[in-house]
Amino acid sequence: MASGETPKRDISTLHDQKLERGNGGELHQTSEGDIPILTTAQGGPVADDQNTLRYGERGPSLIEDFHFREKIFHFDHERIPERVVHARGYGAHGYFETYESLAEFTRADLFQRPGEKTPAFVRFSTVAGSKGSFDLARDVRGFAVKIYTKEGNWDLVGNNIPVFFIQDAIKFPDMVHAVKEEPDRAFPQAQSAHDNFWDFISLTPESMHMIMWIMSDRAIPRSFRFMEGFGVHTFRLLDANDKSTFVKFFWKPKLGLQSVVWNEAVKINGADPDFHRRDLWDAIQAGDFPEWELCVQLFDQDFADNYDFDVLDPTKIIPEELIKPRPVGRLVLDRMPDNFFAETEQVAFMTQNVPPGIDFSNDPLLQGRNFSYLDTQLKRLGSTNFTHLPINAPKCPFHHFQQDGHMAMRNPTGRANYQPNSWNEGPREDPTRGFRSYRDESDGPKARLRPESFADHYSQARQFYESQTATEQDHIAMALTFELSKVETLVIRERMVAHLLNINEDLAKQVASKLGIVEMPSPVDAAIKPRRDLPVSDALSIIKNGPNSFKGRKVGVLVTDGCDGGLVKSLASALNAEGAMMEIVAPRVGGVQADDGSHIEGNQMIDGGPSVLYDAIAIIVSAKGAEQLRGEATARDFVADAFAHCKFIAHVEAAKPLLEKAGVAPDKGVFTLKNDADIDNFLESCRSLRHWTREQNVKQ
Ligand code: HDE
Repeated sequence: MASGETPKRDISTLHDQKLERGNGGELHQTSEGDIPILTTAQGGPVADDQNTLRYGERGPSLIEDFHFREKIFHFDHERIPERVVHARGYGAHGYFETYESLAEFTRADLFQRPGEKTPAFVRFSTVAGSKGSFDLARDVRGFAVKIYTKEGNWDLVGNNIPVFFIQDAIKFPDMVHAVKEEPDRAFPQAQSAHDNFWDFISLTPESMHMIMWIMSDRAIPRSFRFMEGFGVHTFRLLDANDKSTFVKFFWKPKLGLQSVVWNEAVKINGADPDFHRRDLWDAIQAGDFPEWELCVQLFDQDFADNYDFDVLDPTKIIPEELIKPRPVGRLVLDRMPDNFFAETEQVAFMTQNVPPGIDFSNDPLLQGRNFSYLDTQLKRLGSTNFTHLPINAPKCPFHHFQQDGHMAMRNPTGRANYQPNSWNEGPREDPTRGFRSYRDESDGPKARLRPESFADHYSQARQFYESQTATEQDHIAMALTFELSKVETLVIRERMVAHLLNINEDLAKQVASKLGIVEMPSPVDAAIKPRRDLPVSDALSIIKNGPNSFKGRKVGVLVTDGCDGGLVKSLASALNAEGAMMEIVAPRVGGVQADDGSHIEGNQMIDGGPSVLYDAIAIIVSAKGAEQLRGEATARDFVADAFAHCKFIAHVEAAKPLLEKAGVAPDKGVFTLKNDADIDNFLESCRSLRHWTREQNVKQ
């Protein structure tokens, strides 16, 4: 190495090198010259990375060992504080593509030119659990999008649910404390099913609409790819003349909506706690890039003044039937981060990141968030220079006079670090192109006020419940029952039933009866009498909006030695044509030998591949194989769970003894496979995703 030249420290190549360790643990290079030398962070070459410096073979270690001290020092500081909420998340890169010019409504640069692509990064998350918690918690999912526009970063920091628990940001710490693990015992982790949460909720009537959503299947999505995203708040679009149009943002998944059932979620958390991250990783690695359409609901002041609810109230929606969301572009995720920590963990989303042409409304939750997100980045990333990290830096040119501070990576040059200056150096404001706020005129007393127009807490909760299919209503009742069954304090359960009475009496009665509440409480005294006349909104149901496609879904195929190899191949090609995936589940690692002598490679061993990991299953076994599997609990569970979770099941005739043993009572969701036509029928049904009519017979 020439003197002064920095030794190569590309960590990725270090992973790949073949290192040989001698008996004594010494490190050798396999070949000379072409492998980079291990160095300290200061660049000094290291001779021995296996033994600390010490006196004598069995003597004390020496503080003088700077390499050891630096290595351990850095390791000790590897963790940064996890996010106080949304700690568990997973991100991907992609782009946003504009469909048409929205110049009529906004001067935001990214909405001007049809077909233009703007780089984006997305982080999905759960809210309550810590970084190492499981993916299928019953929870809201964060859907945070950073779009690196030519006029600065736009962060649309949304959720997969269009409303929120509270109406004012000042309540957020209480709400989050209540849902997180209880502070004396430090459990339960990533679960809302405990006294503190339901205590807070039962004392907070404004949360009732949100409660309907998180008790629905929206809170247990099948995958990030199959969920919607919402900006939640009302924002403003401003055109070139600063004329304002109100806007609500939606992300609509191209593959449609899909959720799992609760019993399945609980089992997935054990079988694969990383179920959602793995799903996104697999899809992107396979080139099956997830996609969402950005849609906007646009409305003016006149609509806002006359609408039944306050558009500044984040516990309310504007039904899609009232204002149809208009597609304005698409988001495609096509690349995983190179390094999880550098990108997904360090990405800093901030609601206050809006480009010129997009502005805030006075939603008190949004206003509070605009303070919180900057503050939290300093805490987590430890320096005001967090925008110097590549994932957070704008991708457009930027110039300002901010300087110094911890870990400053981009340092200004030249004399002028202020303005105005006489040196004719440095950037200047631009009143035409720069960000201008909407000229909102406010007057009124300085006071801690909640508007009267925020007072109706039950009408839209009722509308949500009544817009669901019977299956989905059932799931809401079961979720409420489950959650409240974990609440030990009777009065909290009763208080919740008293709220439910204001939403839907049948729902309240069902939950009360399952909780063993004999004497019904009186309904909570509502600030505003709940309305019963809001029309059903089909857009609120997942099942009513099924994709009628099996694309992007996965079938688990249980095989044994001697199975019909031809049938397995036909199923594989039919699934491939559908854009769906297949995984082979075998009794042992290494796969099986089919009846035609061919080898079928196994993706999972039956113990590691329960049916909860798949959208549908096929059982292609030999008679002997079925006989053996009958005696194995994991194989019986594979079938029984798929049946109980209303999945479509295809099987060969020989599999019948296993199905019987697993308690399957054949119905229209169970198919006997003999030939290609049977495979087609099976796949045709799979497009409706689940055989819900079975649910009444197998009540979870
Ligand atoms: Fe957040 N929220 N939030 N939030 N939020 C954070 O910022 C906060 C709210 C949302 O993947 C924090 O960087 C307040 C609504 C997402 O990195 C913090 C209030 C919605 C993410 C914070 C809310 C969200 C966060 C924690 C009430 C949906 C994850 C770590 C006024 C529209 C972003 C961080 C990511 C993260 C504050 C309410 C979405 C503490 C004060 C409503 C998706 O700043």
